[in-house]
Amino acid sequence: MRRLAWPLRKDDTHKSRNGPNFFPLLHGGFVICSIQILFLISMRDQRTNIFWILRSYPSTIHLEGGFRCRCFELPYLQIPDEALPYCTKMKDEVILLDYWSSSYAMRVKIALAEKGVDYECLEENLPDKSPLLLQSNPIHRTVPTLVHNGKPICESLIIVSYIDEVWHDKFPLLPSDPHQKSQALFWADYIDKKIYSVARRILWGKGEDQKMANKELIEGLIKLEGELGNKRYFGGESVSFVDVALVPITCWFYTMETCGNFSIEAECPKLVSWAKRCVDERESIAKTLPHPQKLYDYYTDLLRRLDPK
Ligand SMILES: N[C@@H](CCC(=O)N[C@@H](CS)C(=O)NCC(=O)O)C(=O)O
Repeated sequence: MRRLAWPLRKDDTHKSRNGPNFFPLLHGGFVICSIQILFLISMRDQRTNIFWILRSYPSTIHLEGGFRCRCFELPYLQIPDEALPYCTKMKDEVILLDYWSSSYAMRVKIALAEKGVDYECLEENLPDKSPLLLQSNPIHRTVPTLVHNGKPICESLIIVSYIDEVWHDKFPLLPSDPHQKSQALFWADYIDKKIYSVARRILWGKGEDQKMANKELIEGLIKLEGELGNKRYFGGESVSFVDVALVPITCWFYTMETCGNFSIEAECPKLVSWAKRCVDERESIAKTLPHPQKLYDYYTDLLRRLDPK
């Protein structure tokens, strides 16, 4: 008989005993991967009174033979030697709460794709958000929200930096040098404040403010062109955190230009070439960004429904 310790903290155990709640699934823990072992464990459960409960959230472990089992909590688990061959190392469980047209969510999809992380993508209905979203991101209630082994991470740039740190062995996005890292974070923050929020005003604003926003967008993009300089990507020779932060908004350029009757390419040709390069050279980006026409159709349809006149 082998005893495997599950390093649960006391309060985690307590929390999940008291109600339908997450508990942290454990890195490097073991997971049962066959019906036989589940059977052995439930037997053992009765005989030795080992405590276990089913996890209440819709995260399922897929067992061999198509059997689905909810993740369960065990303060410790005694596994008979004959059952060990049925045990396997636990795989990361990664759930992305998504909305297809969200450029914020696209950032996360690009980062996950570059890192080669398998994940489950759950499309939210934004007017009627899922309990998982409301519980995982109670402050902002926005997509994207990532749930990694039961633990939520919110806000797209924070999620991308989290992904970069957790899956650090492949395709680094943020530089390790503290000063270079601070510069990348500065530009990503600039992109949020001066590009994404201005884009919202172009798409959803009205009158004078909308016109001002067109101008502000171009000003912001010109500053970014300056930062890009003659580099292929913001990260130099390869796609980096800043590229991932900026590129998803470019699939909205066509909609913004059509609504605002201006040309981004005429004003910022280098930036538009950079965006094309990103799509042409990175499969992660090409596969993530929706076609600009699809976004335009979605947007005009939404506008019609919001304001039927
Ligand atoms: N700062 C957030 C913005 C996320 C955001 O605004 N998401 C929108 C979709 S594009 C959303 O979830 N909206 C729903 C709502 O606000 O109710 C981030 O970077 O993740």
